[in-house]
Amino acid sequence: MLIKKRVSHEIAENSVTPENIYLNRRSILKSFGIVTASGLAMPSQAGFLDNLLGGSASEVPQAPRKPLEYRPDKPTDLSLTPEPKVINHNNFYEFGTSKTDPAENSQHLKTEPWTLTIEGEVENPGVVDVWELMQQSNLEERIYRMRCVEAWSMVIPWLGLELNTLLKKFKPTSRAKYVAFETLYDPKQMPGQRSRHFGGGIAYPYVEGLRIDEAMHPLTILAVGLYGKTLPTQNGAPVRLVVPWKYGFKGIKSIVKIRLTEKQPPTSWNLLAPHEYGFYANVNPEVDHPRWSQASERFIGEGGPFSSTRQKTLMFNGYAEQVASLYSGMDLKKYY
Ligand SMILES: Nc1nc2c(c(=O)[nH]1)N[C@H]1C(S)=C(S)[C@@H](COP(=O)(O)O)O[C@H]1N2
Ligand SMILES: [Mo]
Repeated sequence: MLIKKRVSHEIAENSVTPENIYLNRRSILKSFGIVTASGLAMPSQAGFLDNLLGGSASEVPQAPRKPLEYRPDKPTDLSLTPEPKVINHNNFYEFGTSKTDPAENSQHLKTEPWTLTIEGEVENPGVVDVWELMQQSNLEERIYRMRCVEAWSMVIPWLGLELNTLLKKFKPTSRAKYVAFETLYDPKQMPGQRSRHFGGGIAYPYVEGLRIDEAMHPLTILAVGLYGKTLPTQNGAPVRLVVPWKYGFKGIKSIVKIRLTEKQPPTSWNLLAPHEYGFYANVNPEVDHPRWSQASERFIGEGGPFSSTRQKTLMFNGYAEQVASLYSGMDLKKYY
């Protein structure tokens, strides 16, 4: 059942950070005494401040987003991360490795038309028109806790559909044990794919994978929007994966291919640093990253640009009741 769309400001009026924090960036830079004669901060200083402010210093015009119709999630006690923070603090290494690079460098990504190929261990391989999929699906809002492996977290109102509803249409065979995902490879559009340094050393295209039961779990969604509208390019427009009990890097962005496989597929972060990033990547406060603790996290919520709240990290990011049974009998220190 579809309910009339809610506009973004109705969702969490009281949780939106005042716009002026973002618009007054230049005066903030000025107050630090690092604005040059031209009125612009030196690039290195701007980058440093961006990371502190969680926003985009250059105020690049953002690509337009379309409003979507969706079924709202049930009311929640979770406080949402304000939209300006969700869209200005990103990881999308195809557009650079700093948290503000994606908002600055991704706006020209051509997201329409966009096709998604489904192949491998399915009876009916095929191609999906993603914009048609958006129209034809009964999109749902899913307010999810999100946890990055770098120990920061957000709560984001995604819009999307369960991945299982799409996969079932293509009839997975009995040999489908895993699902592999691939991001667009287009070095002309993605500067991080043209330079090993700019792209953080990842071997592109960015790839991810799930076990088939994880992919079919009702919490796993293909997101096509957030805060009432289609996805910003920096958050993975037009379609990305969201798996709320896993670290953020499993949430592969701007997906062009889904392949069902018999064998466990390679994943980008695991290829880059296998001792730091495993295939499973389940949020687990008891298994530390080799270079830092995962027991707590910095929640990016309401408040000024410098504020964040330290909180304990929850097993499976708070979704243990729904997903712990998928891993019963597994040593989660070994399968990290
Ligand atoms: N293609 C691609 N997908 C990606 C990444 C990336 O660099 N490239 N970064 C991942 C990481 S590390 C995180 S934390 C999430 C961040 O998603 P968000 O920017 O929408 O919060 O995207 C994930 N998906
Ligand atoms: Mo991440």
